[in-house]
Amino acid sequence: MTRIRLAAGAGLAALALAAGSTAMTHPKLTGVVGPGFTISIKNAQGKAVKNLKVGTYTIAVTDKSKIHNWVLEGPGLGKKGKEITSTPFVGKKSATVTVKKGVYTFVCTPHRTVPTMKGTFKVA
Ligand SMILES: [Cu+2]
Repeated sequence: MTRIRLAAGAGLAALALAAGSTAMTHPKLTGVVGPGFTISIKNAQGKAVKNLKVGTYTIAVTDKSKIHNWVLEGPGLGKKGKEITSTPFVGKKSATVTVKKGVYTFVCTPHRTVPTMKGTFKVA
């Protein structure tokens, strides 16, 4: 009896660990904005993101300027989009974002009319 209970307990612990590790393994993307008038998003291989699969990603943004922000706009992210770093903020911040089918725009909103401060990728 004791042995069975122990085994069941170990099984639950293993399940909990598995669930925890699943939550931690979203594909990672890297965003950078600044110090000049540039913004980017790259995949784990260091290539510019042009296409993504529907799903949940962790986006780690490095914001190198207090005059820029890093915002993702697109389906499911609301009218203002998901602001990962704000304009005065300088440093690193991460956010977990779920993307749906459609076109997403990563942009520095104060400079959205500057072509180098905006880009798009497709999610399918
Ligand atoms: Cu800017």
